Amino acid sequence: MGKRDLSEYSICKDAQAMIAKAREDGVETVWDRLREQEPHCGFCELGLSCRNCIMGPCRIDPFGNGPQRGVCGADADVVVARNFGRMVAAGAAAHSDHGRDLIETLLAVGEGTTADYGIRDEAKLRRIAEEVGLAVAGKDAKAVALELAEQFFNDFGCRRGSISFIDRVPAKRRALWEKVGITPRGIDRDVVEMLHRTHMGVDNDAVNICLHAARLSLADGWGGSMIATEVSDILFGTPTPRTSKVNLGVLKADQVNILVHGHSPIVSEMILAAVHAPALLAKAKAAGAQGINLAGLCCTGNELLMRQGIPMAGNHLMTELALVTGAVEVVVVDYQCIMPSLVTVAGCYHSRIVTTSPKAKFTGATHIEFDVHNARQKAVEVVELAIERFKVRDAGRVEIPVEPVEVMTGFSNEAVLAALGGTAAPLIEAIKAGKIRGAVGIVGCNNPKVKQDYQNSNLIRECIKRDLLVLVTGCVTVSAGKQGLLMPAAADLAGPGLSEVCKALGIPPVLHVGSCVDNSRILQLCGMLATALGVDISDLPVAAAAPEWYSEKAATIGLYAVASGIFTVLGLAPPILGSKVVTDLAVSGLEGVVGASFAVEGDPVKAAELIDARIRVKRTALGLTP
Ligand code: XCC
Ligand code: SF4
Repeated sequence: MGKRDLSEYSICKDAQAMIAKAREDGVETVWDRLREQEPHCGFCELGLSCRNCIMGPCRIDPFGNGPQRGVCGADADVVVARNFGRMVAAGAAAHSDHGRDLIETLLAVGEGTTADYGIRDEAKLRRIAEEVGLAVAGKDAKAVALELAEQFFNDFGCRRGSISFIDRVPAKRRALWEKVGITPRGIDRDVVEMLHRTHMGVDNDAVNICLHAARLSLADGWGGSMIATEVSDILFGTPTPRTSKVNLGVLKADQVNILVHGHSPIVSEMILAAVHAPALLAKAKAAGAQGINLAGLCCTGNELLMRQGIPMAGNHLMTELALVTGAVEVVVVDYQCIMPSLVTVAGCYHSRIVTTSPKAKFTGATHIEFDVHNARQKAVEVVELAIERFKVRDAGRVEIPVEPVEVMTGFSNEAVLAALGGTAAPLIEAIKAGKIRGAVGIVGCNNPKVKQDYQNSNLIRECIKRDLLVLVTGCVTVSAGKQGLLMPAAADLAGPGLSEVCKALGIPPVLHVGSCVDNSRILQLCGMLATALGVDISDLPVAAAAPEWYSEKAATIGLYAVASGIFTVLGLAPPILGSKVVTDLAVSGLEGVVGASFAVEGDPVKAAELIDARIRVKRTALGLTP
């Protein structure tokens, strides 16, 4: 790692301390590897390299001196659009395949073939089943679970005209999608079709590819991700407000520390169940530990935080650094956003990485495969492994750098509506009165190209200052939580109107609504507000932002937000700048097609100004004070 000031890497004290320790311990981190990769390939950054076939690989010269077409004849616009389309397809595939795993679990519960999982929110099971058109009267919960699982499986194929949750989309938006031809069909169908279209010699019109990218992103947002969220609530409970703690200070020097990392709650919920087993606690005590401490990383951490109040150790860029504390026995992972480097970093300490999914193995990790029939037993094995590793922990290498910060979490739509007395009417009144001028979903990742949590947390501050209610998911949750922004006291940092509403309700001005698949909760809320007002989502005073995004999934989220009518600001540009057609479409053309577009702005104050300007326009058009 270079000699740069530690504050250039991250605004977080725990990150800075652990980057310094990594240097002392000779551990390589994501920032070291980024430096070795720089400068990045300019063709790739602009989206102008193609390796879709072996007549290539090809590169289009952005300056116009070199080749303007690949061997097949594809120009810059086609190459960029195809690459972006595949990026969005990969992101949708990740979220939606995660959703499918939840349906598999729901099916096993319905069939009665698992004793490890069950229905924790039967009322929601029945409500959702009725919503998607199933008859539930007189049926027991298992029978309903079975039918609902089968119904959701159909959303992945191509047997039906459209996805189950299409009625959550306001009528005006549905009509627009029909007109433009981007109504999502089967989830797998739309993802596969993108792979088909981007094979050499299929779809060679950049705009046509981009419109299909929009359609498949909608199949994720209103389909695969929404199914993941709703089935997770049915199986593990619908979140309700509660408090917990965040940052590396949630690790405990005198306890066995287990971190869950990845995305689905299927594994992490079982680990949670196991750490409370008296027999395991006794084993931990016999090994000299005061207890067994469980904390989360990234989105499966968000799942446990939202539903069970389990503390969060950190977001994406904290995953290596959590191991550098020397206090972590086991990181148990499922899939997505788990840097392969974790195995190497763990090897520098006594820590073990445990993989659990047949689709996500890491060379050098310990593989303990979970399925619906053995999950409880496998979770016990993971905890036993952690107790064994505690015995060989080197206390001299342990450093837990900070005290944890308190956060409030659990703001599912159900919880928000309950807090408002059962309907969205008080929220709509507050928006009409201008106390809450609008709402902004600030979501996504960390990226080592930018100072960790700086853009995420400062955009939040700038928005709440302007009386904009902020909803956070994913890794932004930790950025907000560490700065104290997820507690009711943060109302003091909000504008007068938002501050007044938050204080009256005892809520923070920044609401944690879950993991990245839970961005579907924000879509559903927007749909409800638009329908209540008789307008389209694009008419609402709302916006979205992904200030520090890195992943393909975040690209998909950004696109389904825009295709749903929500103006979206990205902190880093996607690899599309090599095509004028695709870039113009993204930052302005889409406005005329779906009523929203992207902006790219890395400065949080300027990003907030863009969002504010948008919300002024929307409020004025609704006849409200700007
Ligand atoms: Fe991954 Fe979901 Fe991004 Fe965090 S926010 S780095 S995608 S864990 Ni989803
Ligand atoms: Fe080159 Fe065309 Fe093949 Fe891409 S698809 S690698 S541009 S020949």
